Amino acid sequence: DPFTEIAVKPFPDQKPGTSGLRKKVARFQEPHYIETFVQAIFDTVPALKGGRLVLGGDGRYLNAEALQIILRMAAANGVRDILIGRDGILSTPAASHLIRLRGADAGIILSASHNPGGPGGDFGIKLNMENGGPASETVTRRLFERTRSLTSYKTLHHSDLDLSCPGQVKIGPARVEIVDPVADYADLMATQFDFEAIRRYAASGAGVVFDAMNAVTGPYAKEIFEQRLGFPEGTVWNGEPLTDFGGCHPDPTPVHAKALLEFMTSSDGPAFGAASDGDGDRNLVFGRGGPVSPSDSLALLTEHAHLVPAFRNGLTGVARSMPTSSAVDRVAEALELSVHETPTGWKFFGNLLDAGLVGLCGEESAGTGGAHIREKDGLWAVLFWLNILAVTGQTVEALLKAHWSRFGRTFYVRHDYEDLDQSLAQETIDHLAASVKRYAGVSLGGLQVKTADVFEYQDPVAGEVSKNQGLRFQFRNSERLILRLSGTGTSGATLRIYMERHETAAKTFGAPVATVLAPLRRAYKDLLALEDLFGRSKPDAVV
Ligand code: VG1
Ligand code: CO
Repeated sequence: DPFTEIAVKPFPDQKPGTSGLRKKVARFQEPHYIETFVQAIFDTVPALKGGRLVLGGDGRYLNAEALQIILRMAAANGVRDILIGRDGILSTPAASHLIRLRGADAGIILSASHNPGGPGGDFGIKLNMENGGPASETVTRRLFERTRSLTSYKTLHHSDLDLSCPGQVKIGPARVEIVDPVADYADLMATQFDFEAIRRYAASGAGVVFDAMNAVTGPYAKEIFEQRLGFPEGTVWNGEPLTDFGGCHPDPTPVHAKALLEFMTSSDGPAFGAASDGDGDRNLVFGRGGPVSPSDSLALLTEHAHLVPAFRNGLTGVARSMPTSSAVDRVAEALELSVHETPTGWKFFGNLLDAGLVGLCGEESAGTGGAHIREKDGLWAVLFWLNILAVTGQTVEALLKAHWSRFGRTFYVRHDYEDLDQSLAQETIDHLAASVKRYAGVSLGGLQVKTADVFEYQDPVAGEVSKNQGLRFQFRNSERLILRLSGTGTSGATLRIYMERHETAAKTFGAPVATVLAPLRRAYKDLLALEDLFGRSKPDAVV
């Protein structure tokens, strides 16, 4: 009998975070660690028995081994057929699309997104449901409970499959279809944007650079930009996915995409630049003047959505995560669109998109996406920008300037304090949350607090309530301060502090962000004794 059942002791720490289970590679390498979590997935998603599973990952270290483990377990758990990307590769957006396109019951995506890879880096496992989106909190809660109670997992004796050629193979009773990871996704993009117009833009010699950061978007970007749109070879930088991302941090921020930033702001820089992250769902776009803040990008794309085929039938509404700046709210107001404010993480947009309540969503953390799939989508956002540049004939700078003069500029920054003592950080936030209402009327950093609360969200479609989604301080003027703990870190706690201020006077638009937001920085220092508690006088990352 090729089937076996292996007894295991449950692990206590398999609680999915903002985006799946994310840990150090070494943790995932402990005997049965992957298997326990994967068995809990099969037990939590009964539709997979006799059903269809999409499988793939961003190619990072451990991707290949984990996929073979999951293939054997899927067959032993009665999955009827499995669709897997060639060489085990699927970007997160491509996996979301494949689930929808092929009517799969669920998908398992192996990635720790923008976290570093390699033996000393991070690994992750994400579960997506039949709408193509991340599992809801109800499902991840059940999944976590299952990881704590299960006592065995099912697998079968089978050699590793060769995943290097598209085609059909079998593993035990299950059918496995190895698919081209890029083609379907590239076809989808061609339905979303005016490829003719972008091709003319490319032919006009407009300089464009896309930095794939040695991560999963390389093959996608080469096919779309260099093959289908006719941008010259070399447009895509770092286009070979590497298991350790070349030792770099595949996070599209000005700090980690430093070479791109330098090129974009040099005298011979191109008109447009962009970068994506490890699994291809994030995007950062640059003009000659530097990066566009993701919150501004969402607002600007909303303003110009009518110019691209994806929104030829109009836009119903927009959604942003709560810490994302309010810039998009002002565009939505002018265009008479509804705005939904959700907790951090793409899973909260799924129901809004399924119900047709919104067509465009975004997060301050370089995430933008539409109704074409149920994940944020880095290349989609880049193509959206290129489509707008192509049909307006304007530069990124000119578009931003016009946007600010119409709606004002929302200055925005995030400070991250990383690797803090976990329990102390949690205690600090809990303590503040318990007394947050008392801050109304209080002065912090010389600014008067108008309202202070703990953000709580009720999903308007499913009715699910998510509590404790961050602390909000709204000040007398337009200033806003948000505090929350990250749910994607793998070492200690990361405290994220988000600051914004809206300005309407054109003379302020060129001011340095740090100067404009200095009072908010003082405000959080008044609020939290970071120096005394954690010995930190400045943030580890300013994004
Ligand atoms: C972070 C971002 C959040 C994003 C999430 C997953 O979560 O803040 O906006 O959705 O990462 O993105 P957190 O809990 O660390 O703040 V990805 O590209 O890492 O899947
Ligand atoms: Co990502």
